[in-house]
Amino acid sequence: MTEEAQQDLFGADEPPRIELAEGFFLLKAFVDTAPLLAQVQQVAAAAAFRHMQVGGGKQMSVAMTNCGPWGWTSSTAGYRYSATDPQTGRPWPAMPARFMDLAQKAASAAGFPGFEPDACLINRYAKGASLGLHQDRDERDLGQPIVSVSIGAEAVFQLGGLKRSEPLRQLPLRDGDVLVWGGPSRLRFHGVKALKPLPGGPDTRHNLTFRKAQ
Ligand code: MD6
Ligand code: FE
Repeated sequence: MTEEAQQDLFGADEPPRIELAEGFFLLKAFVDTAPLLAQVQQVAAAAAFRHMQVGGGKQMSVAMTNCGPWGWTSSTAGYRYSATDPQTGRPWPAMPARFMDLAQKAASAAGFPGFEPDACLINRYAKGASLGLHQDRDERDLGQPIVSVSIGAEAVFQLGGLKRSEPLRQLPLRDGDVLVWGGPSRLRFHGVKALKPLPGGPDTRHNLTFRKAQ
């Protein structure tokens, strides 16, 4: 079925839900992001955005912070989930109720009811920032889906297969778009191309990635 035909199965009052691969859903314009951005700023006031280090000592071009019980962190020692912010020693800020509600609604809309995320990674992309091809595999239960929310400037998401060498699909993600993926797509390789803000549009993109880490 074509993407257009699939969209037609949903009522005009419902945002389109596009299944791009088995277990991989794009919910177009699913959420009004203005209130989300305000809460991102609140989280960042308590746990500042920072450019984490990766193995080899390089710094990521994407700035990150977290909210919720568990936060994803990277250092020269590797990746892990931590209950405290290594920069302050304090627990990560609580996950706003609006974030939890959104993550659960999106997961349900994509056929994953009962999602209980305990981690929300917040990514911030300025002009030129990119995220290399990777798999999300640091979570304990890979049976749980991931919900990912795009805020602000449009970015090109690269969706690969289960092997790094498989071809990549280029997926433009706009403000308010939500990706939900799980099941047979849970370990797909993916990345984000260098941000190129459009003239007259927002110059920054934020992304919320909800996971059940523990
Ligand atoms: C981003 N997202 O969109 C980065 N990972 O800025 C991710 O790496 C990601 O969107 C797993 C599932 C969904 C995602
Ligand atoms: Fe990822």
